[in-house]
Amino acid sequence: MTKKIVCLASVALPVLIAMVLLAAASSSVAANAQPSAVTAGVKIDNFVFGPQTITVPVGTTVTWTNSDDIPHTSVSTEGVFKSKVLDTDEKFSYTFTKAGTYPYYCTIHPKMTGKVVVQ
Ligand SMILES: [Cu+2]
Repeated sequence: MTKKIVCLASVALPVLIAMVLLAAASSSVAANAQPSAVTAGVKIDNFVFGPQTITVPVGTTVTWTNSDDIPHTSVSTEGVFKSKVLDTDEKFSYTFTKAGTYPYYCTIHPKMTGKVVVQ
């Protein structure tokens, strides 16, 4: 009787270890297949995009937040992206999938400019 229990345990343990290893391996594969989302933020405040130039890796989602008490937009000079009019505390996000330099401005106040450098 005792022998049988020991025998079961000796089978169950390697199976358990194998399951744990398998779970660890599959979760790391999933992490590789879907790289964790990269995010960056630009804050609009007092008629300024801050930081004015932001440098991010390819695949980054940049979120503009209007922290000003007047509406602003974030519109790509080259037509790559275009926010709606952002009221106070409203946000706009765009994911940059290609390397390059992306100048943008506020269509309501064209002197407000910024740049996203994707590398
Ligand atoms: Cu503006």
